[in-house]
Amino acid sequence: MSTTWHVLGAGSLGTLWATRLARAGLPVKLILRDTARLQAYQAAGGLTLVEQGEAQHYAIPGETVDSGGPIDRLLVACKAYDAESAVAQLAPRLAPNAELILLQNGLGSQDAVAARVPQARCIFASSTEGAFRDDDWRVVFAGHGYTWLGDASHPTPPIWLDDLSAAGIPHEWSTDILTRLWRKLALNCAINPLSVLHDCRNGGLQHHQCEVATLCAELSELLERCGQPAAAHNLQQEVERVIQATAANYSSMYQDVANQRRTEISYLLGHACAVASRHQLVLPHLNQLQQRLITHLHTRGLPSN
Ligand code: NAD
Ligand code: KPL
Repeated sequence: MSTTWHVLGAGSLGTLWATRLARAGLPVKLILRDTARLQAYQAAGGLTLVEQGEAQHYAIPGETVDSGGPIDRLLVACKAYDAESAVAQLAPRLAPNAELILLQNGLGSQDAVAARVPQARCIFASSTEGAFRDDDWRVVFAGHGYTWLGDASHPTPPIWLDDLSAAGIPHEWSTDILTRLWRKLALNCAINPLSVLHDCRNGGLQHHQCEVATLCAELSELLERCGQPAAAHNLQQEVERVIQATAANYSSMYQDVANQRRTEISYLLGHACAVASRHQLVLPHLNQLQQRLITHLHTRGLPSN
C-alpha cells in the first residue's frame, strides 16, 4: 500500500500536485485550514484542474488540520509566509520518520519549518511550473516546467520520486538545491521588484538595463559571500535571458500587488538584504530597492513583510 500524500494548502501549486498524484491512482488527502473551508470544499465535491482548456474533476478527500491520523508524507504548498505556522499546527500529527516537501519560493521559510519539526526530513523544492486559481477549488495549469528537489543534509533521493514519475510531474533530484534556490532568488530579486516599481511587464525592464546590471553585480557579490559562487555565475546574462524569454509576462510579484495580495518580499529581496547585513556586506542599490518597494507596498495598503 502506497504512503498517502497529505497536501497542505489547496491553492495553485497544491492543487496542481494533488490532482496529478490522484490521477495516477496514488492516495492523496487535502488538508484544509478549518471546518468552514472543509465544508465549502466538500460542497464543491473536489478539485478541478484545467489543462489545455480541458477541465477534469478529482474527488480528493479533505480533512482539517486537527482531524485525521498520523502523517508520513506532507507536501507543504502554502505561501512562504504561512509555511512555518501551518506546519507547526500539524507537528503533533507527524509520524516519527515523516518527510516534508517544501514548495515555497525564496529562502528563509524552509529553515524556519525545519526548525519547527527537527524529527522530520525536510526536502526543499524549486519549481518553474506555473498555475493560477480561476475560481475556488479550480486551478489552471498555465506553464509547463520542472521541479528540482533536494535535501542539503542527505544526498540520498527518497523512494517516492517514483510517485512523481507515475504522476507525470517533471522533476529531478538535485544535490545542490540551495544553489538552485539562491539562483532563483537572485533572478526574482533582479526582476520582480523593478517590474512592480516601473509598473511594467518583464520585457519593460529592457529599458532599465543599467539598473538591472547594477543589481546583478550586487547580488553576485552577495552570492559569492554566502558561499554560492555557482549561483553567481553569469547572473546578469541569465537575468537578461529571462527578461527576454518572459517579456510578455507580468512577474509573480507584479501580479500579487496588482491583485492586492500579500507578496513574499521577506523571503526574496528581504532575505537577500538580511543575509547581506549579517555578512556586513554593504549593498546600497539592493537596500535602496527594498526601501522603495516597502514604500510602494505601504502606499498600496499592503504588508511589507
Ligand atoms: P496559493 O496562495 O495559491 O495557495 C496557498 C494555499 O495555502 C491557499 O489556498 C491558502 O489558503 C493555503 N493555506 C495557507 N495557510 C494554511 C493553513 N494553515 N492550513 C491550510 N491551508 C493553508 O499559493 P501558490 O501560488 O500555490 O504558491 C505556493 C508557493 O509556491 C509559494 O511560495 C509560491 O511562490 C510557490 N510557487 C508558486 C507557483 C505558481 O505558479 N503558483 C510556481 C512556483 C512556485
Ligand atoms: O519567477 C519569476 C516570477 O515572476 O516570479 C520570473 C519569471 C523568473 C521573474 O522573476
